[in-house]
Amino acid sequence: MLELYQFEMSHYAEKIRLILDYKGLDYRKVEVTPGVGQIELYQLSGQRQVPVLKDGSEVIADSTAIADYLDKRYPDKPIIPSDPKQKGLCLLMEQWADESIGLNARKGLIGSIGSNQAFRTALLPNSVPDVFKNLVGAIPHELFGFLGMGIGMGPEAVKDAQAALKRDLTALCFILREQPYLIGDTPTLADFAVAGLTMYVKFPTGSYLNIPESLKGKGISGIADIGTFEPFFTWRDKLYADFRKSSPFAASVSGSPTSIDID
Ligand SMILES: N[C@@H](CCC(=O)N[C@@H](CS)C(=O)NCC(=O)O)C(=O)O
Repeated sequence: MLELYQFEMSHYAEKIRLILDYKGLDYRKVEVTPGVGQIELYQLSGQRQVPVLKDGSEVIADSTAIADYLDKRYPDKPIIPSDPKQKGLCLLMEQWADESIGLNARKGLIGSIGSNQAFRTALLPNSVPDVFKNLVGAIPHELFGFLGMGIGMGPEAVKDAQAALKRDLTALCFILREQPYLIGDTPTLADFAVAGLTMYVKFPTGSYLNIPESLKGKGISGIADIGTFEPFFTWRDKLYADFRKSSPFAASVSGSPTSIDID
């Protein structure tokens, strides 16, 4: 069976989970423990980031390479168009989603965590005792801003990221006014990349992800909580309803990578 080494909270992993579900491929999630689990991931794949797909003796790192592998190895329900113009547009949009939406969403989320106490406690795993959650909740948001600055994500960088995301979502709303999917009449890699990488912008509702209920429908303030981008999120909700499978039970996330059967 296919194995997906992942973080449940990874938006690049979500792109691959959407593709696996669309293609109807059964897979086992292997939740990687940040830090220690990434050492084992390095031994497996030669790098430390998720997602990594293991298919028998094949090990593929990077969501773009995984999507390409899956479409070649499992060609039913293709996600990369064969028409040259559509293919070019699809691959460009995937690249743009990975680089623009993916990176800006991460920065934007850090900004929202810093400024919203309830949000930052909700992001902690369920296994964290309430006493620690309360401590994290009590950290003043200035300190989060300071921590962000230390890793190159000061308030200006967060503001720029949120502005870029608004431009991205505006562009997507224009395209979706004209057609049901981003490249045309059928779903492609572009749709799954955009849907997956907007996970932090607004966490999907429903039972697709093993995340706290209090996070669902929430996201980057000034984007997730205003009506302007509703056409985009309505489109994404439909994509989830049509193609994403529900996650039947909670994943455990302690120790080294743990095999979790989801079929
Ligand atoms: N270009 C990569 C990006 C993957 C990525 O950024 N993964 C993050 C999680 S969302 C990660 O593994 N971070 C841990 C680290 O960098 O140590 C892809 O498309 O798969």
